[in-house]
Amino acid sequence: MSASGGIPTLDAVILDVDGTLVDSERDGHRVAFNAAFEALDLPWHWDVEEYGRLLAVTGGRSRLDAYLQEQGVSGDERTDLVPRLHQCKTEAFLDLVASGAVQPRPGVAGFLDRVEAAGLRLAVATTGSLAWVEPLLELHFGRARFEVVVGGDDVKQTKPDPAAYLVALDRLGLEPTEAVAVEDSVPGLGAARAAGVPCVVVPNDYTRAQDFSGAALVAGSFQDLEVQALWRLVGGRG
Ligand code: XBP
Ligand code: MG
Repeated sequence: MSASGGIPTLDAVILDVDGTLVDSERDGHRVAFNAAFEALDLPWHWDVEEYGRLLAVTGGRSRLDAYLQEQGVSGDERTDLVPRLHQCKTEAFLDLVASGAVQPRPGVAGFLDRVEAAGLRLAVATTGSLAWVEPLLELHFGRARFEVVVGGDDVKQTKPDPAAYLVALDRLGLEPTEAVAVEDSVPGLGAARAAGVPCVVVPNDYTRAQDFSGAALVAGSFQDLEVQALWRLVGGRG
């Protein structure tokens, strides 16, 4: 039962990170993965198109494991290699973040301001590793603005499993229908929906062609996204 005794209300906006708050995949994570392959003298290189295909697997470790399996690397070798590669990749990604290679998507700063001005709480639910999520949020937005930050480290299953959103709702003390999720991809949309949270999708260049059936709203940009529209998704007054 929501606090308002059944009248739909909106209390928080839970945002995804990669591809949503920041444009991080093509020129960030992908470049970091390639730097890790080079650092460990491995013969692999993910171009933009191949990485777009690999993004179907969420979670950097899982993505590496799936690719190495495709390359015929044995289970025992993967058990040793994947953690080493992912550690190296995370360090490379942190350097890229510090260099300014990973920027907020256009309109995100203004959207966060509008959400806060409307008195709503901000939270994050991402599959990404907290080792880079926290510094990235601090650098671009100020970490303290996000009352709750759930990362890939906090859950056993990555998106489209709902775990990240369920942990965020629990820490916020909210029912699923008292929040709205903002995502960029089908796995993210699937995670929010499985958690019962109405989901806004703001597609990006990697996800634009995906089928966002089930989204409560698909927005062309963050500039187009008004808080009143979020209220309408939960049936409340805007
Ligand atoms: C996107 C992901 C992450 C990043 C890589 O998560 O799937 O795995 O691609 O980051 P989201 P890690 O869209 O939920 O933010 O290597 O730290 O996993
Ligand atoms: Mg994402």
